[in-house]
This record gives sequence, C-alpha cells and structure tokens, in this order.
Amino acid sequence: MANPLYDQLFGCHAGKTTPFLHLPDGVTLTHAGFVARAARFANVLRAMGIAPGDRLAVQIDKSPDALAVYAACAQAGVIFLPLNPAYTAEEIRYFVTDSGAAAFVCQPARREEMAPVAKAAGTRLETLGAEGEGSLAAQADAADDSFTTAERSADDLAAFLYTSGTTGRSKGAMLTQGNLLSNAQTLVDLWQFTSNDVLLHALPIFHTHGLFVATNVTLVAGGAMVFLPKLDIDQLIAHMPQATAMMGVPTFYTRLLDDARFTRDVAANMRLFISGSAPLLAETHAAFEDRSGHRILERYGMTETNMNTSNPYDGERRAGTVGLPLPDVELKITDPETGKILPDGEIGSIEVRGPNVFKGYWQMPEKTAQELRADGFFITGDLGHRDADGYVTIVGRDKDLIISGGYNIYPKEVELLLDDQPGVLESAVIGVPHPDFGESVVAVLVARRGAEPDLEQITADLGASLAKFKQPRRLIVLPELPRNTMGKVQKNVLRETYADLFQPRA
Ligand code: MCA
Ligand code: AMP
Repeated sequence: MANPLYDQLFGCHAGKTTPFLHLPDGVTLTHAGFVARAARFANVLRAMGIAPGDRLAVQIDKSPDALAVYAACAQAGVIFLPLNPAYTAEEIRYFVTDSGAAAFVCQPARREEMAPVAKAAGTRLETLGAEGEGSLAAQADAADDSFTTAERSADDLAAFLYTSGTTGRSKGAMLTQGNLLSNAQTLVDLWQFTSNDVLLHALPIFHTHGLFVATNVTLVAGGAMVFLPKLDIDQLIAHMPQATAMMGVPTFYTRLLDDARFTRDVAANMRLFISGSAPLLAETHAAFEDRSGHRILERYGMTETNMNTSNPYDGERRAGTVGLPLPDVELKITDPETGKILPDGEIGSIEVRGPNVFKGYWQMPEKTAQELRADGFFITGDLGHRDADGYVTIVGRDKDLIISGGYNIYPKEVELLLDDQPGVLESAVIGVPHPDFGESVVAVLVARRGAEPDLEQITADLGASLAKFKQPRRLIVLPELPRNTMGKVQKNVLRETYADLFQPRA
C-alpha cells in the first residue's frame, strides 16, 4: 500500500517525539501528536462517506487543526480545497458549487451565513474553529487516532487551488501528489533545509506559498515551525530568535524594515530569509542586507506550477531577479505572438515545464489548452528575460493582474461588478504602487450621461460581494477612459496618471 504524499510528508513522522509546531502561547505539538490528530480527522472524513478523489472545501482560520485537515485529506486520498477566510458568501458559493465539494467546512461563527451556500451546492456543512471548537473538531475528538491510509499514486490529485482568470471566472488548478512532492523535495535540497530548521511561519495556509512551499518543505525536511496565526510584527520579532528561516511576501520585509526593533541581533539565529509571490524591490533587498546582514533569497512561482525559479543558496542572490530555473524545471522565453524561443536578453513570455506543472483546470479543457501546451510547457502569463548566465528577471505581466500584499486581484472581476452599478457607464480597475502592499487597487469610473454615481453606495455594494483585499481603495470618476486608436482602454496611461496616489509626499 502506498500513498506518496502522505507517506513522505506525514506518515514518516509517526511516532517521532520531535517538535513540529511551536505555537505563540508556548505550547509545542510533536510530529507524532500531529500525525495522530490528522488520523482522527481522516476517520471523520471516511465516516462522513467522503471517498478518495472527492473534494473537501475548507474556509477556516489558520490553526494546527486546519493543517491536520490537510494531512487527513492526504491520508484519506481526498482532494484538499482551501479557501481564503476573507471571501464573502457570494464568492464561496462559486467555489463550493464548481468543485462539487463533498463537504464544506467553515468557521463556526459563519455557520448561519454559509448554510444557504452549502444548501445551494447540495453539500454537507461542518465547522472548525482555531481553538479546537466546531462540529468537525468534536467528531475528531471522539474518533480513533489511527487510520488505514488510502492507496494513491503520484499522479492522483491532491489539491485544488482556485486562481482567478482574466475573464473573471475562477479556475480550479488541479495539483497532483507528484506536483507537490517533487517541488518540495527540490526546494529542500536547494535551500538546504534539514530537521534542525525552525521555520517562522506567518503566512496564510490557503495558498501555495504558506501551504505547499513553507509547510511541505518543513515536513519533507522533518523540521519544525513557529506557527503564527497571521503576520503580526510584534510576534514575528519576538519569535525570530527561536527560528532559523522565514518565508514571506515582500510586505513582510518592508514591515520588518519599518520597525526599529528589527536588528542584526534579532536575526542572529536566522540562516535564510526567502521572498516571493510578488516582486521584491531591489531597494528593499539592499536595505534588508544593510539592517540584518542577510541577503534575501527571492524565488518565483505560481499556483499552477508551485515554484519555478530561485536565486541560489550559495551563489549570488541577485536583487531584482528571481534567479535560475529549478534543477528539474525547463524555462523558456518566447515570443507571445508566435511562441518561438527568443534569444537571451530579449523580453518575452515565460513558459515552464517540469514535474511541478499542474494537470489542468478542473472541468475547463479549453482554458487548459490555452495555457498548457500539448508538449507540457505552461504559459505563465508573466513577461521576462534571461541573462546569459541564466538569471531570470520578471519585467511585467501579459495578464491583467494586480498583486496586493501577495494576494491576486483580477481587474475584470471588479470591473464586471462596477459596470452593473447604477449610473456607471464603464470602468477600469488598475494597480498602482503602494508602500505597504506593493500594489493597491484603484477603480476609474465613467458616469452615464446625466448620471452621478453614488460612490458611497458603490463601495457598500462591492463590500457585500467582494473580499476586502479586492475592493478598490479609491474610486475616481473621469469624463472618459483613455483609449488607443483601436479603441482599447490604455490602462498604462491610467497607471502613470495615478502612480503617486499612495506614495508618501516628499
Ligand atoms: C489584508 N488586507 C489587504 C490585504 N491583506 N488589503 C489589500 N491587500 C492585502 N494583501 C486588508 C484587511 O482586510 C484590512 O482591512 C486592511 O487591508 C489592513 O489590514 P492589515 O492588518 O494591514 O493586513 P494584514 O492582516 O497585516 O495582512 C497583510 C498581509 C496579508 C500580511 C500582507 O495580506 C498576507 O499575509 N499576505 C500574504 C498572501 C499570500 O500568502 N500570498 C501567496 C499567494 P480593514 O482594516 O479595512 O478591515 S501564492 C502565490 O502568489 C504564488 C504561488 C507564489 O509565488 O508564492
Ligand atoms: P498566483 O496566481 O497566486 O499563483 O500568483 C502567481 C503570480 O505571482 C506569478 O504569475 C507572478 O506574476 C507573481 N509572482 C510570484 N513570485 C514572484 C516574484 N518573485 N516576483 C514577481 N512576481 C512574482
């Protein structure tokens, strides 16, 4: 009997009394304790009739139990589908329905709000809280702490992560056990993780970065994590002396630099700081080295591919670049129109192929075919170039995407809602530079003739249907949108016009 993901991440630690999760209240969970807790959840899933290949959608707070549900899914062969707690019921309805989830687990406080969502999707609703409360936890408490692992192969699906598209409809990226395991193993070797490492974990666990990169790498290495519920700079600084490595989005690094308590002494036990999910400014890289003596290691990935490139551990960590393709990843820069390979130094579309590349989008064969070539190369939608010595630099995106604090916002989704508002003729949603989030969302509106859109009402309306991080920080009304001769809206002109909107005045 085999189940590569479960065996290599979790099963191999059964019986080990070494620490796995250090919690901020001083409690430490051992590897063995965690594996046993996961088995209880696996028994609950099986008792609920959830079979291998079924989907379990969860929208729960970060906690050891939330992670144990991920492990339980691996053990029971169930496809794990984590969702951002910031999503509104309206957003959740789509994911739960589209995935055909066999059950949906929500936060206990949102049970009533989510009951109609589960009903509409024809699925079962359970709850799980961060403090060991909720219906799922209660069943786990009463369940057996050993479980016969479901047989799976590397090609079987392990997780669905939804990622928005330029057309507005979210796509479920199907990731196999092999995708996750091969990438975690590659990163452990490259970044030299061992069982002695303690990773400072303040990322959310519903995205690739916090779940697959941070957690899977720690598990493959057999190390431990300081497991913080979210980014809280006080806690981050307080726990850093206990840790050896940290992974974060660029906002983690700018916030640390904004805090005078972050010093060389605080970082003295650390061996590695890793950044990704959004561009790290070269000036942040330099300021961080100045302050801490550490050169941040920047890497580049996507939901559909896990990690693709990384700066080297031992060699030069070149600021402003995302480093070299991982040893098992092929990367090419192509002409976006023709798909032909471009010479070094020329800017083009970044394409990748390797064991990390996903299997396709759930029930969307056409979308899959548009982005995943028959020969296995995935068209990332990022634009970049490669130097003669192999370093890759991302210079922009061929997709209309805003990244705010490491969260992706697809303008189309927001524009569709804005265009439906009374008095609005059309809209353009753009990302403009923001000192804390890297980019922030701004909406430019054009009123219908004679109408005066009620901006307060629009803000309230968006608030009801969109997660906070997607909501525009500013609404601006213009007489018309700038267009080129083909009639296409020139978002670059808008981005230039509003480039200083959130910048501190000199
Ligand atoms: C929170 N808010 C945000 C964001 N986060 N608004 C815009 N962008 C955000 N990212 C809202 C809150 O609801 C709040 O609203 C207000 O902004 C200020 O909240 P604050 O307390 O400052 O936020 P926070 O809780 O400190 O969160 C900021 C954060 C967090 C730490 C940057 O967003 C975060 O952990 N981001 C990481 C995302 C991530 O893991 N991405 C990886 C994706 P109000 O006060 O008005 O209620 S995976 C990926 O991209 C690929 C695969 C890769 O390469 O890794
Ligand atoms: P996601 O859809 O959440 O997987 O986000 C993936 C996108 O994040 C990529 O396509 C890139 O545009 C962006 N990204 C990830 N890492 C980096 C990085 N180090 N530098 C610039 N962009 C990045």
